[in-house]
Amino acid sequence: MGDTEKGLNDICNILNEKLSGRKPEIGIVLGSGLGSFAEKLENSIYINYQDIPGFPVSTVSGHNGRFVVGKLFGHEVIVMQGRVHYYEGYSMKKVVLPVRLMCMIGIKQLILTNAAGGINLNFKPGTLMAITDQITTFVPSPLIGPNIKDLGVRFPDMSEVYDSAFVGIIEKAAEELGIDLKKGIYLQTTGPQYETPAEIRMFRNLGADAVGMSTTVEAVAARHAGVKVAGISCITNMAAGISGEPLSHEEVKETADRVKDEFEKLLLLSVKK
Ligand code: 6GU
Repeated sequence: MGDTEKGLNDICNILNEKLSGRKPEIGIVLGSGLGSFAEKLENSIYINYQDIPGFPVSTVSGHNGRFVVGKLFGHEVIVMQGRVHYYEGYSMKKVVLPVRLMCMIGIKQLILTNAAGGINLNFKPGTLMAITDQITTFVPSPLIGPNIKDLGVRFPDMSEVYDSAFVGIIEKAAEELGIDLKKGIYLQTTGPQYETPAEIRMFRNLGADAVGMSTTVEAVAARHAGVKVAGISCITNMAAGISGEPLSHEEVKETADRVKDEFEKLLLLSVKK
C-alpha cells in the first residue's frame, strides 16, 4: 500500500511542478463531446496527460487528454479535457487517480460532466440534467483496498454526494438562460456495451433517470477527500428499448455536439455564480 500512496504523492509533485505556482480552486471534468468548454479559460496552460508519469491516458476517440488550467471569472480553474473509463481496462483506482490529484492540489469544488442515456421517459436527446444523487452499486468502488488516510476516512458518508447548494446554483443559471434543466439520479454501468431494454426497465424501477459509464466513482473519490461535487449530464440519446432505434456512439457524439453551446453557457454561468 505504501507504494500506491507514495506513487500518488510522486505524481502529485510532478503535477504541482507543471502547475508552476498556480492553485486551482475549481476542478471540471468534461465528458464526451463537451471538451471545447476548455477554450473559454483565459491565460491557459496545458498539461498533457502523457507527460505525467503514471497518469492514465484514454484510448477512445473523441476524448482528448490534457489538463487545461486557466482563469474563469476570476477563479483559477483546472479542466480535464478527457477522462479514462473502467471499460478501457483501467482499475477503478486508476480511473479516479486524476480526480484524486485535483483534490490533492487543493480544489475545493469539482464539477463532473458526462454524456448519458435517458431513462426517465420525460427526457429527450439534448436534455440537460443536474445530478441530484447517484447509484454507484453496479460498478466496483474506487475506494476498495487499503484506505488512503491522507485523503479521507475508511467509511465515508455519502448522504449528500451532490452538494444541494451547488444544484441550486445550476438551477438558477439554467433559469436565467431559459434552459429547461431537469434534475435526476445518475447510474453508472461498466460499459462498454450499452444496456438491454430489460436492464433499463430495472434501472428505471430502481429510480435512475440517466445512465452512463463514468462520474459516480469520481464523485465518490472526491467526497472521500472532502471536496464538494456537482454533476451535469447531457442526455445524448434515450436508453435501450425506449425509442425503438439502436444506440450508437455516433448519436452520442452528434447530440453532444448539437447541445454543447447551451451546455457551455450553463457551465460558465454556474461557475460565475
Ligand atoms: Cl444508453 N448507456 C450508458 N451506459 N452510457 C451511455 C448511454 C447509455 N448513452 C450515452 N452514454
